[in-house]
Amino acid sequence: VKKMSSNGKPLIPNTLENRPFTVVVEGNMGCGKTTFLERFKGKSNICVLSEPVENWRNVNGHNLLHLMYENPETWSFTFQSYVQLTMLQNHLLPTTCAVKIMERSIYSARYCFVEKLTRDGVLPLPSAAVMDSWFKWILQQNFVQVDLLIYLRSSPEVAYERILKRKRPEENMVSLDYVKYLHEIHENWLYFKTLFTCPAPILVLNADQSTLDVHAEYEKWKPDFFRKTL
Ligand code: DCP
Repeated sequence: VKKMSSNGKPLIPNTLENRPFTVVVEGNMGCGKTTFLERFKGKSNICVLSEPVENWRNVNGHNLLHLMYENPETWSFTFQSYVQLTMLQNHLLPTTCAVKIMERSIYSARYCFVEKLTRDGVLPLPSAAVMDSWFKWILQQNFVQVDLLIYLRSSPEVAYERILKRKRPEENMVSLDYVKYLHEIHENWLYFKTLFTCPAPILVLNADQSTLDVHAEYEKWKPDFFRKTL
């Protein structure tokens, strides 16, 4: 059955002809997503969208990231709602580039972070249900399209060390246990594939290596499509 818009014209699904090939880079906190994205910046045919952390730190003067870590019971819903909005904005951002590459996605927001907060009982079930309704509705609209997922797979110990090193003030209460738990969720979703569906084929890279070695591994395994573009 062809879907019709309100004016009776058929809705044109997003196809490769009218949207960019979309890559999302996923992996635990501290695995090196930001650094990995650097390699793609400045190329004319690639639109690179770093994670909107700076936006989360200043919503009309409010640092939602800080509030969420300081008092998760009160602020997780607000924070995750805003994350979902900013991720959706990135997914929908128009570009004339052939490729769009995003740090994280609406998927990891739901499947990793909202999931953890719900399991921990930090996000009350009614709030989790509202988040989930938004998420499902967004997916049903079919305007979030992902063609490749790159999983930067790190061990929690290495990721934790990097988090300590970068000293992001909001994260000073993040413990190794927190990182381990997030690691398990990423693993079950993207590596063992026992948790939730994957939105696209996955390329797994060993992110415990140095930046140079991660790049070399990427060069070795990147799909043919990228040989010319990325
Ligand atoms: N965060 C969150 N909920 C989300 C997304 C992120 O609580 N839905 C938090 C976790 C971190 C910060 O935001 O405190 C950024 O986390 P990311 O893992 O997305 O980014 P990093 O900067 O840790 O990534 P990397 O070190 O891999 O560059």
